[in-house]
Amino acid sequence: VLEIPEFAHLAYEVEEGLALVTLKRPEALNALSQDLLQELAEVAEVIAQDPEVRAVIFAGEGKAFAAGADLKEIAALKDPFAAREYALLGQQVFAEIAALPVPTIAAIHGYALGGGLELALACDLRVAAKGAKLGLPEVGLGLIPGFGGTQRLPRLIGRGRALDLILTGRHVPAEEALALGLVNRLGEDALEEAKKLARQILKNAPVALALAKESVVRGEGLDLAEALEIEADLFGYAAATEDMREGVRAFLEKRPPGFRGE
Ligand code: CO8
Repeated sequence: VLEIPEFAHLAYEVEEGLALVTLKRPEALNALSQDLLQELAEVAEVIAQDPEVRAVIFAGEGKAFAAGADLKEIAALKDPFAAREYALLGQQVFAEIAALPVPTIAAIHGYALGGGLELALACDLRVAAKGAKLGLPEVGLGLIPGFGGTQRLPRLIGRGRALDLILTGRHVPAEEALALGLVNRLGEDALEEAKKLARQILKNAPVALALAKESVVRGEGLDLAEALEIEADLFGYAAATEDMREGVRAFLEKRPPGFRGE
């Protein structure tokens, strides 16, 4: 039996294969304290081990998704080495989230700033509520993004557009974030929109979803020829699944497929 720890700063629930992780420090706009980061690492481990989970949504309780690393904790850091440790902790936790085998979606409402946006960048997809604001305001505090923002943002939207956000530190409205490719979809309600997107994804063959994500992730940073070899290998694995047989048979028989994740 999978043991689920007691969480103080987040809530975790799973419904019909869809896991929902809700950040719960609304009094601090879900600022990512070191305790909250530790709990995110624990919940990522639970998700990675739970065969029931087929997709994950990250959301925030209260007025915001997350307004960054915890500035009170940053202010109390004794020296640059402690700051580096804090950055490494966040980077490690977000790497674990990025490496989850199932599709992940950030449901952004209110604010996704600094470390909050970096959490969203560690997810596969981002959905924002109209009116949400996204940004990396660190340089305005004399800091730089430290939970992966200087690396994941340019990979996602390109160097020039990323540097616009990183060097101005401005709050980007959700509509502009959509145009930049920083978010995938807008909705009246971020969580509802994220659930809609998750349901669309979950109609597809589970093993194929994992392999498709793996192919994209592993190909990043490799040269094209090497990356294409990975794609061909993973394509071979997909073609060996029972679900592939079922998917093709269902198409030919003009009926919806019944995938079993095998
Ligand atoms: N950390 C701690 N507390 C926060 C944070 C935060 N990042 N953001 C908001 N809060 C708290 C406020 O202090 C306030 O608490 P209190 O009621 O006790 O005064 C409460 O949340 C509500 O916030 P506001 O009153 O400010 O709410 P507004 O609606 O007026 O403003 C904003 C909302 C615009 C989001 C505003 O709160 C804001 O600008 N917050 C800070 C945003 C920011 O600069 N984020 C970047 C932080 S740095 C970072 O993320 C670096 C990541 C890498 C770190 C590497 C490790 C060292």
